[in-house]
Amino acid sequence: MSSKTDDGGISRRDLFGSTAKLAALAGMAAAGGGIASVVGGSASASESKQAYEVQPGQLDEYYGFWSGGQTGELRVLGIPSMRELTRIPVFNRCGATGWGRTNESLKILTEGLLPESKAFLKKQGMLTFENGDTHHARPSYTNGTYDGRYLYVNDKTNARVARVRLDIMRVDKITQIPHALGVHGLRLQRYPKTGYVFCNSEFRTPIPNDGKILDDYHKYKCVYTALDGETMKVAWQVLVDGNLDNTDADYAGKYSAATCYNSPEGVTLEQMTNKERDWAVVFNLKAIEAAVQQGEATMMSGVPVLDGRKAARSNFTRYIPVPTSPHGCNATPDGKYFVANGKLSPTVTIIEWAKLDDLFAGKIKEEDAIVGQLEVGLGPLHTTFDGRGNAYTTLFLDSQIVKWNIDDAIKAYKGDKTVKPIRQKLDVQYQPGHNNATMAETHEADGKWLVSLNKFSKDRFLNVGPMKPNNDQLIDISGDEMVLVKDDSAFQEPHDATLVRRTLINPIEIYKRDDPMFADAVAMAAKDKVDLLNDSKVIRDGRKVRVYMTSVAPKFGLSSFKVKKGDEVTVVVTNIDDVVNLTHGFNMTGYGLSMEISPQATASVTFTADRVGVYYYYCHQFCHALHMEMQGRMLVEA
Ligand code: RUQ
Ligand code: CUA
Repeated sequence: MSSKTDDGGISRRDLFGSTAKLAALAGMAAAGGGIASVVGGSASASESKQAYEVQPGQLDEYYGFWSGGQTGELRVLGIPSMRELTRIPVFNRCGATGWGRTNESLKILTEGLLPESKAFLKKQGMLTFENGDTHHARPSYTNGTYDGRYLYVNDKTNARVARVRLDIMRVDKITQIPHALGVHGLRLQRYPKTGYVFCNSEFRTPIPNDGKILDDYHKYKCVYTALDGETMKVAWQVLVDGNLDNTDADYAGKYSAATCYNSPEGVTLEQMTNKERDWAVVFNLKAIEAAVQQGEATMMSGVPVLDGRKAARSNFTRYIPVPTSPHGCNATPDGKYFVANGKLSPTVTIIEWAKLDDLFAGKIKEEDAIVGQLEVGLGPLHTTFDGRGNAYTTLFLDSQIVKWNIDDAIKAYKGDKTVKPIRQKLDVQYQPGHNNATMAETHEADGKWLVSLNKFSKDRFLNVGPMKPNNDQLIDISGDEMVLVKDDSAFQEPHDATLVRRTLINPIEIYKRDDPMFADAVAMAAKDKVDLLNDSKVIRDGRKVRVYMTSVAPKFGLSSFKVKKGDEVTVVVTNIDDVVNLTHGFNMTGYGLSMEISPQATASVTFTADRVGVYYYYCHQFCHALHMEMQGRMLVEA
């Protein structure tokens, strides 16, 4: 088969057709693609090379960090069991934890917003944005592998990036990216450490977006952002041509790359796809840093912005042509290549990082950085790796995972007709988006398990009405052939997952009292001369009332407190139990308040007591045989 394919003769319009048409296309490709050594269908789980059942009481080998898509949260799974271990609230409101309502979470959710967003939310009477769309969750790196410090995730809707502290599995910082509408692709600097969080702003926008430019879309701009993962401040932005989609970084700390669609810079579907080629844009991190340091950047919204568009002829970027509308961008774990996934083209394009030295030095042309282009099937979206030289690409339209060999693909591109890079195609159910394999995005890729995150589940589960779950499938990739071993239903829409060896993630069991999460409450108590671990008392400060209480199973430190209608009340609860797992809750009836207080933590919530009468507060976590009795009354006098 020819590896040097373009769009395979399939017109873009066809690819946007109805499902029936797509199915027909899939058949066409299977007949016409001439793909050798294809093993179709899903093998039975009994052929799995490794144990995938995790017996009761046994622990998983890997953590899986799942983005929660439109729910705005993160989910933590155990692999290979696929058991959901916890959820991490991020951009959503969460009743179990109080995220989005407690003072601690609201500070994190609002302090990093842009001034214009803060003003907008205030006018709307909103405490914070009420939704988020998480796509890409990635743990921080040191020297090319995970270091267990942080995890970063994007919010495509409101252009935010959140950082999760992996010691407590809670968000500690959120930054809104300026000059961006919608942050989509997100990946991290791998070497020497994270370092940068690379953020693709997907939608082109007027900069500034102040209403002066509206329909004149040729004046819209798109920025590539490097956020400093330590300070969570924007380090720099580079203007680029086209719409940025996904991004990834090398293993040397020199370059990063992003796939771009919409090189015609249109705003309608026809305009956006009206070209045979888009590009992968590559970023020269050292050149960018030098320019920022030498003050060559324009300061906008307090952020240094450089022009990396084609017309600027800078040394910050190069645009490597790839077939139109590429999607996934994935670096190989050997540190040599990255792959741009064709989406509308049935190909993956392999680009060699080392060639970028010559490219930026002007010694080679853009297309010379391409070392392979393999026809893999219809709708290639994302690729992952097993650390043994093989790549696994999701085929959205074919509903398959295709396994192919990287070296053979490069040989075939050079004209070697003896190699057959495609190793296997495995049906998945159905329409996969991302896939990822264990440790695949580190130099420790171990090729044990792969998850295929399928957008459609159709008939795979009991019918739950028109909106079906996604189907996350576990595949054993430890042998020569992929073996499908498990289906797992997931609420909309995980998008992406990262699988991390369990020894690299080490959360704590009980909070330390000096945890920054509740440092503000501790400081406030110190001012009020309240000892949070021992005192339960009410401090009146004009119309502000601060109610401090301890919680120890099965009792709150106060069985009642009294306030006046209209008082601004802050309830501060400290869980003085220091027993693993012994979390308490605080819910206020009639006031819509709910929060968790983990062992040795303090949590607080502020509200206006404008409903007179008697309101019960109660513990919402079943913490003790007398848990139901763990309650008290708020008396609000007229
Ligand atoms: S990207 S599959 Cu964010 Cu592919 Cu969703
Ligand atoms: Cu504390 Cu239930």
